[in-house]
Amino acid sequence: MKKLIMLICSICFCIAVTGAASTVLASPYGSGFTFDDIDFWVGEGESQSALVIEWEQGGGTLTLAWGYSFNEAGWWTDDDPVYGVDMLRAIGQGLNKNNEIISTGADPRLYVVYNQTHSSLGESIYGFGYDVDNDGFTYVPGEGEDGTAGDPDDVYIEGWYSGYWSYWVSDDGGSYDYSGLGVSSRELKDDFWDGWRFSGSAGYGSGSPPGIPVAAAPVPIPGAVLLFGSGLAGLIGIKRRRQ
Ligand SMILES: [Ca+2]
Ligand SMILES: [Ca+2]
Repeated sequence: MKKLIMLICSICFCIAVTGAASTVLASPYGSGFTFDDIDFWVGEGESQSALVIEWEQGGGTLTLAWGYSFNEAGWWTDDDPVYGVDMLRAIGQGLNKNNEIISTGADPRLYVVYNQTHSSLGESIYGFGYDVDNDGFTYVPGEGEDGTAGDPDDVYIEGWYSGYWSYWVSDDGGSYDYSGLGVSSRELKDDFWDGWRFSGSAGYGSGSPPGIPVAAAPVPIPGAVLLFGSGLAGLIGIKRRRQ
């Protein structure tokens, strides 16, 4: 009997070790970039998914990764299902096409412009922008699909008909597949990867997923901003006293 218990224990141990090892290394990038490499984490919970966005602009490519922790829905919990769009909302600043803020996330550098004319099918993405030099980002809507970043140091790409943001997903840490679901319909589970890359001229369902990312840095609070902020507070204080 003792031997049997030990055998069962050792089998369980092997399964646990194998499971843990594959959790660490499961990535569409192999060991080139895993969850361990992500520095910017948002949310709380036992499950984790990764967000990867790639911008190709001005001859350069910027590919960034963020992490999102959450609890999965299930018969054993009270938690609601969590979708791809919930991860985007938790991380980025949400705008509509009229440049109005509709949601706020943890990373003030990432901007997500939602394509609200397609809301009957759930949310879809019109544009992604990023405050590359961390001195602020503004979205300048265009006439058609030619909105830009107000700061030339930043990146912003938008489109729907003339190229679009294609959604690439990995559910098992293997290579990305083109998502058959929209971002509001894809329910996130542990170890999922959500990748975004602008299609360019590639047609629907083709093109390529984002390449190997770098970790989005945890948001730094520049000393200059802190000084400026306290100086401003001081000035307001002086002005109030004078009044
Ligand atoms: Ca900027
Ligand atoms: Ca700038």
